[in-house]
Amino acid sequence: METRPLQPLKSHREMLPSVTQLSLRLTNLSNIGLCSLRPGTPWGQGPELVFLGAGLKLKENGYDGLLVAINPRVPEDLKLIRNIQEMITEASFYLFNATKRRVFFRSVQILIPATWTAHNYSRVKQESFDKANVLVTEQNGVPGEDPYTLQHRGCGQEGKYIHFTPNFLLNDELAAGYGSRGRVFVHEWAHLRWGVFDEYNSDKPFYVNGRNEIQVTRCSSDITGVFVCEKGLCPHEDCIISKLFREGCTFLYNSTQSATGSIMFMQSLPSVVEFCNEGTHNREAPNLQNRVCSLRSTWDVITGSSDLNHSLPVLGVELPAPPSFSLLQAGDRVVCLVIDVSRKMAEGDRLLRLQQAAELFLMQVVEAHTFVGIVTFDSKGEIRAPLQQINSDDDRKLLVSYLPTTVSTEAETNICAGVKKGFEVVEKQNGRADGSVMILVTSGADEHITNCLLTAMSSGSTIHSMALGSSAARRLGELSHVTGGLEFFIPDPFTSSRMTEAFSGISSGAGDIFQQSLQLESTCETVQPQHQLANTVTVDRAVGNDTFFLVMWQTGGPSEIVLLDPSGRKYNTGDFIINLPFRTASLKIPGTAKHGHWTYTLNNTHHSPQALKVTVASRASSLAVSPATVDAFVERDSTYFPQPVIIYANVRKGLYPILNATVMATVEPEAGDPVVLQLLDEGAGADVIKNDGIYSRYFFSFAVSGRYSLTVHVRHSPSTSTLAHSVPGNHAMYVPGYVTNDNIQMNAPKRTGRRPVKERWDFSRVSSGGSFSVLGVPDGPHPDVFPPCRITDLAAMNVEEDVTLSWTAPGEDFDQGQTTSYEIRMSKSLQRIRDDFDNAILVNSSGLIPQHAGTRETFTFSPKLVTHELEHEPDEEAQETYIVYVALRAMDRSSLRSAVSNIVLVSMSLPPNSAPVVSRDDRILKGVLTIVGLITILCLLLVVSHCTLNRKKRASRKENETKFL
Ligand SMILES: [Ca+2]
Ligand SMILES: [Ca+2]
Repeated sequence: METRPLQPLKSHREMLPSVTQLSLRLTNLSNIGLCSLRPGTPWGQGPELVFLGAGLKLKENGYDGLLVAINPRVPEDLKLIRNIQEMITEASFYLFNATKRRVFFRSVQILIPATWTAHNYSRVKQESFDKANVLVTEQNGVPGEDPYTLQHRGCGQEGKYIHFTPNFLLNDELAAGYGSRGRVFVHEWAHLRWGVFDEYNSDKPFYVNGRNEIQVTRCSSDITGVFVCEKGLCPHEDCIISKLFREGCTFLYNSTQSATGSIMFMQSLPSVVEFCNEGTHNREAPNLQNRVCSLRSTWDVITGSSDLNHSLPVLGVELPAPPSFSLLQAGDRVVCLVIDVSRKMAEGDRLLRLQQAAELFLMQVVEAHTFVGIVTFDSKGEIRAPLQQINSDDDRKLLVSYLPTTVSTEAETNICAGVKKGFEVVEKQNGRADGSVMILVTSGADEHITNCLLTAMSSGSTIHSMALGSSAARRLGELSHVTGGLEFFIPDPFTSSRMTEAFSGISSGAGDIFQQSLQLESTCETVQPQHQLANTVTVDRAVGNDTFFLVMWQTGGPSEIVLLDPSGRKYNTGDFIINLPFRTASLKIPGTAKHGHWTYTLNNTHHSPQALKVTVASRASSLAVSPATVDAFVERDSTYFPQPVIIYANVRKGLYPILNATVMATVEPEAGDPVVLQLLDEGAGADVIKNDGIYSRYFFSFAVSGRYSLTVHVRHSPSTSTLAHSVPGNHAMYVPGYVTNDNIQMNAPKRTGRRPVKERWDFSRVSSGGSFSVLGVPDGPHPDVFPPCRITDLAAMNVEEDVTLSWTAPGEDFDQGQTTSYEIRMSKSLQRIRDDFDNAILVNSSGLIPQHAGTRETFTFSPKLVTHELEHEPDEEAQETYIVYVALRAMDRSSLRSAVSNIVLVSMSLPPNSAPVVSRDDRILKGVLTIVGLITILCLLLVVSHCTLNRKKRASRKENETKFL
């Protein structure tokens, strides 16, 4: 079998390639998956062709091609461009210093909306809003300015994008709370590029350390401050109830500090100029960095990245030149359909399915005012329709009439001939193909794509490719990779709806969600004679404009259609436009479709079974409410058996994550039945962060080698709250105020995100996630090669001398089924448990029977029972004896082991004869509280309150934390 070049990542934000930068590189992919595999898996076995792109790349210490895009809905304001330039210029120097003269920004592209006045900006080529590293967009009526980075992958892994609101970039007063914009940018950049996480935690602002001291969650712990209540400075017990601040209470940091770290904690402090490193890192802080990165410091993770590994410090004392900026603006939207009509297109109803999906695309999906042309090809290309602008439904219908109606007699396909004809069509608009989009559909096995790969790369056009059936050219996807396009695989059966889903997902990429068509429904069923396909689709409050119903059938004539709107108004077959050659019936609801449940019934009036398909799509109903969207994607486009693929769906309303949605992925191989898999947002297994709107899951049900297509269906019921209180995860901290020379200076209160909202209507969405390839799947049965997945959410709490661990159960195979046993180990040395887990002290967990994957496990043990062993552990790190580190792994019935879990730190109870030590916060308070007596009272109160607290907890003996407030 032919192998195709392995692409390390699927992300459309990935590099765009250029002709000169094709290079061979040995890529280490072993740390990409969260699940471990036995030695000998084929990762990194050979050199792989990796396209190093004209997109973001690091060369000689400088980042080139960082893409910042402004959303077309942002009102025109040239100050925004200036402020972006100032921000990144400042960030470049701050970053250079923070990375010890290792990296800086050399060149940046700013994508200006087509809706803004033209000022001789350069024209875009393959850049688009959807591919940008940094997005500038409104929150659509939702208050809140927190800059935010979407991090869907684990520690040390690159995220998806950084988001800023226009107000954050324009309002200089926000600098008091966030720090200067350049510093904020570096905080977010470290999230995005190097996969480090926040060192503060709004949900757990304090904890009790191993000496029974109340500590504020921070890094480094040398940063000082005071508790403040309504009356002014006050002892912390007046401020804290259970785990939260008492109303009116807060913790304020001193404006003058000597601590230099850390940027992932509080970049706004003037003294902070570096990341927490091994020397300053606070392992005890209950923050995301410690959980996701197993107690590693941010600097440790950053220096482990390939960016820093390949960048020696710049010698000398000179600073790098400030970054250069190029300003780009999109021109007219130009799309060309490039359609294979060779003989192979007659097989498997390919042409019919193409006609139906292309009709949907032209009548509904393609945005108004776009210029569209159509090309067909077999052994040579032919222009069927030169570019015409879509200004009305009649223009759309005209284009549908130019779609091919028959296949040619030629068996040969020449994909490059089709692509070249496509360029000819799009170049008519401006003399160049820059910024245009091509949709290339083929079932041809033509492997001579290299003939036009270089032309495509340098064309400035983006090519989305659709491979129809298993014989389609293996290398077709390369045309998409090199141009930053999407890659689809369309399996053959008529009953597969992958083609309409693929066409539904192709938008202009300009980022204007109010213009894009959203697919609400995609179903297919084989209906027996005189039987019905009946279903309900919800037109939710946020959509309803351009609502389009498309019914498709395989054989015979149209079925009898009855469609009822929410008020009971009936539409019949006669209300639909019937396109007999294409076997479609369509209906566009004028104006805004009524919100609520629409019910359709398709009656098969024929004498034989009929495969029937329905697609429903709509657009946003008003600019005031962002519609729910789903973006489905896989971690990388190619995998070798048995390495799993992680499937993701980003489910949002505007920028806010939608919680409690039912997210089902359908994965369809080249041959065999589709696999349906529920994606979860539980922060366990493949999912890094709970409730961040990224739903994830491992996929490893590989039937055959070859291409697999992915579609995600999202449903949400009306009773559950839809939006997170704020965007969880990774943003820059807004500081409420500072203490300067004993004076409290409060910043303006932060504008917070909206509260959870109950939606009156349920909603549904369908989105294609493109395709990926799986290589090396053995024929026939094979032994168990799938270990349990790594546990990523191990947590520890201790009550008295007992430690209770909790985690989400992995499965017999990754996150499915039931694993066989757990191996829990502990050590006083973090280094030892990290590097030599096998030789750390084993905790007896023989009575612990693993539950089904996804279940929350708990296990309580007493480290005291193994204290003897702990005492005999060599204490090479001079670690204080009250801290132990615990981790575990799972083993399945074939004795395959998961990777070692995240490591947790446990503060063990002190020996009974030692009184709790009073807070090191006395150091924190020193700078401010000068009355010695007050400190004494504070200490007494602390001891009393803590003892009381412990008594209460002892009585209840719940799993709740006691030592971690
Ligand atoms: Ca998640
Ligand atoms: Ca297994």
